[in-house]
Amino acid sequence: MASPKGLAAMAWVALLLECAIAATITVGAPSGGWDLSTDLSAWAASQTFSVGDTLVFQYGSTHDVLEVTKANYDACQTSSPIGTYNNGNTVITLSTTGKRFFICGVPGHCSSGMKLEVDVSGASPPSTSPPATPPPASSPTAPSASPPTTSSPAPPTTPATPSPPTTRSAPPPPNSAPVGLKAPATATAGVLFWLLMLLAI
Ligand SMILES: [Cu+2]
Repeated sequence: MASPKGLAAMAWVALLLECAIAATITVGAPSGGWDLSTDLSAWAASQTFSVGDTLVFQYGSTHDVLEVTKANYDACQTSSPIGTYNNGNTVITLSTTGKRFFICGVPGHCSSGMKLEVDVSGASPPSTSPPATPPPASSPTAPSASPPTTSSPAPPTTPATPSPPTTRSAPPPPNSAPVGLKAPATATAGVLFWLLMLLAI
C-alpha cells in the first residue's frame, strides 16, 4: 500500500521525467533533412515545437545554419545572424516560447527554400498536457490515482473520528432547533407585546 505522500512523490517523479524527456526533433525527419530538396515549410507545419524540445540540424559541408531575425529570414539576409553553425550537427535548445528563424547561409539556398521558422509553444504537445493539468490535484494520473483515492477513504474508518462527529452533530439538531425556536419566539412575543401596547395607547 503506497501512502498518499508516496503517491504524490511518484506523480512528481513522473512529471519530472516527462519534462526531462522533452522531444529531440531532427529537422526534416524522417523523410527529409536540412537540405534543398526538403519542403521545410510543410515539415515545420507538421511538427509541434515545445519549450524544452531540442532541434537538431544534420547536414553536409555544403550547408550551414544561421539563426536570424524575422526580417532577415523574410529577406534571406545572411549578414549579422544571431547565431552561426556549420559543424554538420547543430543542436538548438528551444528554451523559450515564440518564433525562431533559421536559414542556410550558403548563397541561393535560403531563397531556394532552405529556411525554417519554428513556433515554440509553452506546453508540450499531447503527452505533457495531461500531466501538466494534474500537478495541483491528485487525480492527474488516472491509472495510479484511482488506487490511492480508494485507499485514502479506507483510513477514515480506523480513526473513527468521522463517526463521532456525525453522532454529535445528530443530537445538536433536536436541541438547537428548540433553542433556536425559543429565542425567536420570545423576541416575537416581545414585539407583539409592544405592538399591542402601542395599539392600546
Ligand atoms: Cu544550404
